Formats: sequence, C-alpha cells, structure tokens
Amino acid sequence: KGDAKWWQTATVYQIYPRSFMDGNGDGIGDLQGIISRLDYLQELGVDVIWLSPVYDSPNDDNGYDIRDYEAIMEEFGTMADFDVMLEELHKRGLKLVMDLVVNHTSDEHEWFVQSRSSKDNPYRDYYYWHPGKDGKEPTNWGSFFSGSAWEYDEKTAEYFLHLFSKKQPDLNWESPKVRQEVYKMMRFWLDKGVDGFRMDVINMISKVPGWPDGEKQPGQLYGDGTPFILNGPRIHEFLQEMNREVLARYDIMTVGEMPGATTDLAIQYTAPERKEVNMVFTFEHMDLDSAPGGKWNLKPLNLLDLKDNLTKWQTALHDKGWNSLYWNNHDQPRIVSRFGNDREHRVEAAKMLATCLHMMQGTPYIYQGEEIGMVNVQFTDLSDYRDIETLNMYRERLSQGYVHEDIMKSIYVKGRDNARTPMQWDDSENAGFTTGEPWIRVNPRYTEINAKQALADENSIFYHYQRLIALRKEMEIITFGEYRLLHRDHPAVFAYERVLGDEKLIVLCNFSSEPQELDDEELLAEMRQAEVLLENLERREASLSLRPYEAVVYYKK
Ligand code: ISL
Ligand code: CA
Repeated sequence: KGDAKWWQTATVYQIYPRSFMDGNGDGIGDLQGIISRLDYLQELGVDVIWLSPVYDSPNDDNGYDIRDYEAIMEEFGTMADFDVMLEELHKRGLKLVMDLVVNHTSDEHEWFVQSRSSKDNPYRDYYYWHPGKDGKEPTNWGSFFSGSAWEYDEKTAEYFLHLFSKKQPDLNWESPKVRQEVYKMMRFWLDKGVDGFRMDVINMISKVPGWPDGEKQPGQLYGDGTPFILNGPRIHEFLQEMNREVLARYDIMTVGEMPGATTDLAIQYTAPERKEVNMVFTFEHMDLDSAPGGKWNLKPLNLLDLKDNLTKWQTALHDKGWNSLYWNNHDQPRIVSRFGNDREHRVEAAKMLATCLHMMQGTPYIYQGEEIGMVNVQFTDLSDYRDIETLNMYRERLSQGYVHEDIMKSIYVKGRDNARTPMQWDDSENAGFTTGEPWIRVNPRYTEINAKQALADENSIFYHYQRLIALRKEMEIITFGEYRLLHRDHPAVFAYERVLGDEKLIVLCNFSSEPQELDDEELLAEMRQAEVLLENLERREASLSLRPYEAVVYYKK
C-alpha cells in the first residue's frame, strides 16, 4: 500500500485569481498578489494549487473564455510574473495545476476570428457551423447561460454552437487539427513545468452527430441538449488520445470536470489501466438541493440523499478509480451557508463539513476562503452582481414572468458570485484584498471572518483544515481504507467508518443545529477503546450524543 501516487495523498487548494489578492491596487487580483500570499498557503499545508484561468481573455466569463492560450491576461500580469510564481511555488514544495478550457474558446480567439470570416477559411471547421433548420436554430438546445445554444452569424449566414455564452464558441473536436493544436498548447505549459490540468467541462467535447432536438418540458423555453453533449460517443477515444500524446509523457495529475458523469462513467474515466484522467469532479452531490428544472429551482437538502450519494461514489470507485472530494469551487455557493449554518454555529459547522469530507477516500479540494469559513453574500442591488450566468438568468426569468424577489432568492442561495467576492485577509478596508476599488464588492462580514483573525486563534477553522491536511499525509487509512456508512437512516447524523487491516476510523458528524443521539452500544464500546483523533468541540468521554454541528473522529488499532 506504500505505493500511493503523489496526488492520492495531496490536498488541492483552488485559487480564483481575480478574487484572491490584488498586488497593484487596481481592484483586480493578480499573479503578484498570489506570490505575496504563498506563505499563507504553505502554513495551511496544502500540496497543490489549482489556478483558475489566467490566460488572455476578454472576460465575458472571467477567463473561461480564452483569447490566447499561451499569453497571460494583462490584468493579472505577464509571463515573467507567471514564471516567478511557478518558481516560488516549486521552491516551497507546492505544485501547480492549470485550468484547461478546451471545450470552447473566446469568440475573440484568432481561430474563431478566422473561422467566422468565410465558409472556405481553413479554420472554418475548428468550430461547429450549421445553416439552420427552416430558417431557425439547428437544434432547440438552450445554453447553460440562458438563451439558445446557437448564434446566427451574419457574415456567412450560418449558426455556430456555444454551450455557454455566445462569446464562448464550442471547438469542433471531430477535427484532428483542433486536437493537435490543443495537445501542442498543453505541452507548452507542461514543458514550463506545470504539474497538471483541471479540465473544464471536458466530458462535453464529443457531441452526438446529426444535431437532434432535445426534449422540451412544458413551460421551458429550450430543449435539453445534455443527452447529446455530455459523455458523447468519442469522449473516451479523445481522452485516450490526449493521454497518449501528452499526459503520459509527464508526471502530472489530471482532474476532469464532468457534469452528468455517473459512477459507472467515472470508473471508465479514472480506472488507471484505461489511461484517461486521474479523477473527475462529479456534480451529483451539488444537485441535491435543486428541484427539477435546474439549479435555480430551490429545494432543501435531505441529508439522507447526501449520505446515499457520497456513499455510492465512495463505494463504487474503491479499488477501481479515484474520487475527488469537494464542497466548494468558484461556481458553487459557500458550503457553510449551504449545508451548514453561517450564523450561530458557523465555526463548528465549517469544521464539521470539512471533517465529513476530508476523512473520505479521494483527493480533497479546498476553495479559497473555505478554510476560514467564508459565507454567502446577499447584494440587494442586482448591479452589484458580476456573473454572466446570474445576470442572463435574471433577464430570462423576468421575461418569463418570475417576480424579482423570487429571482433574487435563487441568486442568494445559488449564484456563483457567492464564491467570487474577494478573499478576506484582514479587517481593514476591502478585507485587505485591495487598496483600490474591488471589481466585486467585499462580503460585509469580513470584519468578523478573515485570515488574520483565523491565524491568531488556535481554535479556528483554518487550523482544523491544517490538521486534516496533515493527517492525510500521515495516515494510510485515510488514503486507502475501505468506507462503510453507519446508521444510514438517521436523518441528521452522517456517520461512517474507514477500515484498513486492523485499523479503523469512526467519523460522526451532526448536520443539524439540534443535539442528536445514536443508538448503538457496539459502536460506543469501540469508541471507548479508541482515541479521539480530531474534534470540533471538546469531548470528555466517549458518548453517542452529538451537540449541534459536532464532528468527532475516533481512531482504533
Ligand atoms: O451545471 C452545469 C451543467 O450541468 C453548468 O453549471 C456547467 O457544467 C458548469 O458551469 C461548468 O463550469 C465550468 O465551465 C464554464 C465556466 O463558466 C465555469 O466557471 C467552469 O467551472 C464554462 O467554461
Ligand atoms: Ca491587480
């Protein structure tokens, strides 16, 4: 068992550069800002930084619309800054994973500029062009960012496909030239010494041929294109080709962001012998608090659903593939506000959620600010929101007859800007993020929730994360132990054990603001023989009572 890959015992920290640290006072986070905070990350103990896109981009979708894959966004700095950052990371023993966004480019990318210029341009087939059906869009598919997934282009009187914004045209992976261009660009970054890729919506790169219409639910404006774009017919072939041509030649880690990936698919994507990617980001546990019709339709979380879902992933991939573990990223609301309690139990809840996730099998990801328990934000004025997904959805829902208050409620609970307010460094103006005017407003709770406070308090969420990260490196059972759910039917307690040889971890987490009780004498007897490895509230003796949001981990040999 001593042969773990480095990414199996590592903890990843995600930086969203626009919101992490502003080094030059223009209100926008940048590479020099990141460099200035590397000691903080080293103190936390993480091993890998996943950096959201820093490439040249017109920022229609904050860098997920790339104009030049081999240049740095001017607002973030220069290639020289990047090289210094990479060197400074490596000096501290930290690795760097880049965001690889190759399902689409910006419409300002040179390939698209060429492609749209004429039907016989050599770049024409780099993207999906279609004359349309009966004077309308080729399919009825909606885009993830509202509106149709097709945009009509006057110049050549054809439509192009964009699953996201109309400034993010989809690359045509059927073209071998496109694939070779992407591989070449990947080698450019790997040859610089980066340590892997997080692959943006990578299971969307193979589309079902023939452009069929999607099913349309009553009351919906568009049909559902996902059966024809997720996990398409050539996806495994493309990933295996990419692996052969690029990934296999380097000692790197890869994680594919894959909405709609089931556990069966995830095994296919991550089984080492298939040589595709190391792990995937599932969306299933992030969809449990949505009603039919998508993320904006709110539904309270049922803890049993969460237990069943995470248990399914833990069990299915054990010894077959590899899991990634996450609660948060730049697209998701803050977990302590979402599945915890961001008021009277914020600190306990944040530690409980961290414990519940980090004691599982897989590679854990921490999103900037999660380690200090940053919370969701509620801007009353729509003009304070920046995210294209949120703003487009607002307009579309208003036109469909939704009322302002209901739309704002969805934004408060699910909007991506919850994750994108500036990192809270201290209690000075703008949370120490910038000396200028921040590009998006700071969460008003920064005076209470910030890194400076966390570092000064030995009982902070920060140090709890630090301990979890360290334990993963010390204890093989966390990396390899078998997972077993306990007390599946308890509505408020998430309990499980990990087993490796004669070692055992017992993890008990109260997901509610009421005291809870487990009825299990056998478990209690085991707890009495075990030591407390980690807790978020002081324990005096082994007991089956859990206080609000209490989490405790026992270790027994
Ligand atoms: O839920 C979704 C589809 O089922 C969408 O939320 C989508 O999968 C998700 O937003 C994809 O995210 C990634 O690609 C986007 C970018 O805006 C996100 O920030 C990125 O994480 C387009 O590049
Ligand atoms: Ca700046």
